[in-house]
Amino acid sequence: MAKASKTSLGAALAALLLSGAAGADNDVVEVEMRDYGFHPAELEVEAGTTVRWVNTEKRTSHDVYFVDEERGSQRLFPAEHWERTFDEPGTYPYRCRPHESRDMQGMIVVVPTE
Ligand SMILES: [Cu+2]
Repeated sequence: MAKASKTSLGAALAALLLSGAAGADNDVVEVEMRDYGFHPAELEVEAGTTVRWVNTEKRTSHDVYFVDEERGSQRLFPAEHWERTFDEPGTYPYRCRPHESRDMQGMIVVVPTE
């Protein structure tokens, strides 16, 4: 009996720890890459948030490139994704290099954590 309740306490603790991990997952925000655009094109997030770009096209590939910083993703094929965590508040404009001529661009605005 005593052993059983100890086990359930352990399970409760494990569940608590897991829910903490799920909370961290909530700090991932998705941007869809489709129709030669980023959706949403402009996104405001709190510092520490991870943004995940997901290519939901059927056959077109895109990338995510921060021109000012000269950094970004590899080319992302359909169903592929790429992530970046933004720790510093600021404005982060980016574009898709293969589709510059189509004005495929976006912006991440990172605000301080409340
Ligand atoms: Cu593109």
